[in-house]
Amino acid sequence: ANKPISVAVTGAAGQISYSLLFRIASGALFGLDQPVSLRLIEVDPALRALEGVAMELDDCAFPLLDSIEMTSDLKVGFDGVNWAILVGAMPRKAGMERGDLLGINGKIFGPQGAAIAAHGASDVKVFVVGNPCNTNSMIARDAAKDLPADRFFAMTRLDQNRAKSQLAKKAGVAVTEVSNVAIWGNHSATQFPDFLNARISGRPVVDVIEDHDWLHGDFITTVQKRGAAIIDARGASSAASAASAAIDSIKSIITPTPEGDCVSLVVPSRGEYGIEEGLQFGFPIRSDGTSWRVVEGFDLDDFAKSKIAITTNELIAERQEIKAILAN
Ligand code: NAX
Repeated sequence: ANKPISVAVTGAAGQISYSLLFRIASGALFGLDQPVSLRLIEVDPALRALEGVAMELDDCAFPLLDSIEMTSDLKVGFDGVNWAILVGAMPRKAGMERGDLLGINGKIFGPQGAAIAAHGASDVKVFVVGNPCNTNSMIARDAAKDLPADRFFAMTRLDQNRAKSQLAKKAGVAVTEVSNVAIWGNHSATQFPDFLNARISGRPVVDVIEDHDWLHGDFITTVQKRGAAIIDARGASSAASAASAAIDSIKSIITPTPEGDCVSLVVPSRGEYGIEEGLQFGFPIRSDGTSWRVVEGFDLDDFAKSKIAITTNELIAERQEIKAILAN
């Protein structure tokens, strides 16, 4: 039998984890011949709720679930892990400024990055879901100087999946016909969901969907504001779809990307498309199963460039704010 893969999940008693953990334990992420050890990390007040989650994981009798560890101690939580999935974050509360949110999360993700570098397995990779996820992944990366930067990812896959679904609906085709959907920039309302390079049944979306006003307008805003629309309808933020996107993301890192397609991931910029080096930026990515690269040669017109400039500037502003906060 394969040796268990060890996976840490923070925010393990939260609502995304309530969906995510069960899919990891069932084999939906690493495959049906790969045992998994879960290391569940929470803050002390949530450890009791976490016990309930662990009881339910036990009650599923998952054949692939080798062990469960629960802790609020980062040293224990990240000990020997191959993957660190950082879901736990401080949510934005009414009246909270973005700077407050950045500051609080900076103090969460810095120590987590340092603990992952100190205690994780030699091949550890880090996937950040907790918002603001681009900047949080940059903070963790900067605190983990011993680890190569290309091990740090954050999630724009939910946005990619949302965009895919909107395009498929509009064109009246199955989602499987839609490919090459990139999400540029920040996982926030400034992101640019790219319809210019996306394809439907191999043809440019702009040739298949004739309503170009919709593409430039409602399509973009629907994807940008989908999170708020879910909260409005459900009374709670997206959880099952976020967990599903996290599974899709990590799978797409460890599996070769299908020919002619890309996946959307937040990764460290090396200056591709003129994006400032070092930002954790949403790009179109291709993986060969072990390493990844930003897909080059996407056509960006003035409209796309202006949208990408907005989201880039937001990330630069977040980086400046967090630097100022963490320096104090
Ligand atoms: P919940 O509030 O249900 O759960 C968060 C959990 O994290 C709580 O149980 C809390 O105790 C725990 N936590 C807080 N600080 C922690 C710390 N320092 N160490 C360990 N655990 C800690 O939120 P949930 O709905 O699960 O969402 C989690 C995060 O995902 C939020 O930041 C949310 O904004 C973000 N999202 C990111 C998405 C993306 O596409 N990147 C989409 C979905 C979601 O909005």
